[in-house]
Amino acid sequence: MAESYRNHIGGRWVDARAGGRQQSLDPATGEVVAEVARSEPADVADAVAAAKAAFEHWRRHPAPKRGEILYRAAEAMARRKEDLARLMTREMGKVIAEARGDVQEGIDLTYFMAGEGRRLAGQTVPAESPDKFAMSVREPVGVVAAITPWNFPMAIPTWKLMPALVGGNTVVFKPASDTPALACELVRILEEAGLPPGVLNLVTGPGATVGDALVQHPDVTLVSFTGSTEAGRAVAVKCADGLKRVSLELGGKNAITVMDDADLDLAVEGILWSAYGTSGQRCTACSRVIVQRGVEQALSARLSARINALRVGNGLDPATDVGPVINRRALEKIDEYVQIGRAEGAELLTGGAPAAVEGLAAGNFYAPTLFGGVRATMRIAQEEIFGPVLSMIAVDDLDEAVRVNNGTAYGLSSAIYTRDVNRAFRAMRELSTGIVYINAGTIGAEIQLPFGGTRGTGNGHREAGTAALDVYTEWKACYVDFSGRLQRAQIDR
Ligand code: UN1
Repeated sequence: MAESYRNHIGGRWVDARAGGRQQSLDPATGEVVAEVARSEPADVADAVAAAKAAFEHWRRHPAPKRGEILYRAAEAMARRKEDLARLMTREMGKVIAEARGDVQEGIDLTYFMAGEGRRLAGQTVPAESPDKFAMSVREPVGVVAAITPWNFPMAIPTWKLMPALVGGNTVVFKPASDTPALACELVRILEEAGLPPGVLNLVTGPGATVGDALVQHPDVTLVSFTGSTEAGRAVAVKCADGLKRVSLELGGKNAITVMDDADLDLAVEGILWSAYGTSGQRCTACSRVIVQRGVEQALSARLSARINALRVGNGLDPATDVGPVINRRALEKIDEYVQIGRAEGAELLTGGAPAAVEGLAAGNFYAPTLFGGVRATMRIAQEEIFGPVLSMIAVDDLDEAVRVNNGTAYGLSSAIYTRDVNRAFRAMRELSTGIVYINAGTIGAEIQLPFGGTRGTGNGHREAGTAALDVYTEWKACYVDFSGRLQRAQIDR
């Protein structure tokens, strides 16, 4: 049975004005999972107007009380975790254990931001003049547009919505067209937790029209976008005109370095998990292994054997290791990159074609793929593939590994396996990504630390942790002079 949802504007569930509908499909079976509104710019205008009107009240609602609503939402998410996870696997394809993890990440973030309702810390500092008080406070920025991708249908929306809401902003939420059902469920949960009408609005529909209208709307003050680098750049350009605040989380080309002193068994586990978990469709996914030559043969033999044993199938089957990729287009793009890799002269060690899964002829499955003999400059080692394709690059030493790791247009996550503490600390300093792991793979960031990357991965902002509050609030510096006379800063000394 397909679920049916509508937009949520000004506290009411409403159809798109023009009545449009669109479907989201199960990438494993091709079945329709949900039907949602196919909105147009007029619906975006309604949603932004509702958010703008609600802002005046919401920004004055005490932050601890805003946090309490989030706390109740987290409780509801925890109660409904299993239902949400199953819906996620059906709509997005990731295996059920990972879908539970995605919901859990949303729960963790929501509890964390609920707590921020009683902190939202500013600074108090001494003033240079006598009888004067100096402090800074966080102020909401206004109407936030949250535009989210399909690969983490619960976690990433919470990264944006929760800090925005606890900070006193109102929101228009535009989820990816491949995963609208989860977004509708999240909005329902927040509404039931007690968010006043208009504080959180939802419009579903195509990025090219709905997303674009939202980004261009003059009453939107801040755009928070996660998606491809190409789309993110276009968002930034559009925001520049209106001097909008913009926070971007874009691509990655993450690498795991394996030094010759590493625990190889541990490294194999970390590589498999980071490269083929979520079918390689994480921004943090490992798509390059940088291996010191002494262990290249041993590592590639162990990896190939383990990859061949991975079970590809429907994520609802607990025996499945690797689920489908999101849609047909993604499958084709992944296959194109594999052909590019072959043409570039990389050695295909295993995989390299769509996978047939019995009884699931309409599914978008790709065989977990490993290339050996890859050079750091090849396109398969430079461009984001966003699928289960891994490239092995051999290097002589740590310096070369660092150069290769840092030598792409992206800088999200990197990892190194070594038992040498000196190498570990040198790597931590030299790997120029926003996230660095020692003796663990590139995925699995926790929500209490900043998430984001250097170079083309974004524009310098971070999600999650208290760092997210710097995106969703603006500083106001306040001075209180209780001397009863004119005191001239920098002059009366
Ligand atoms: C993403 O792929 O955009 O660190 C998010 C991780 C997860 C979040 C990934 N906690 O892999």
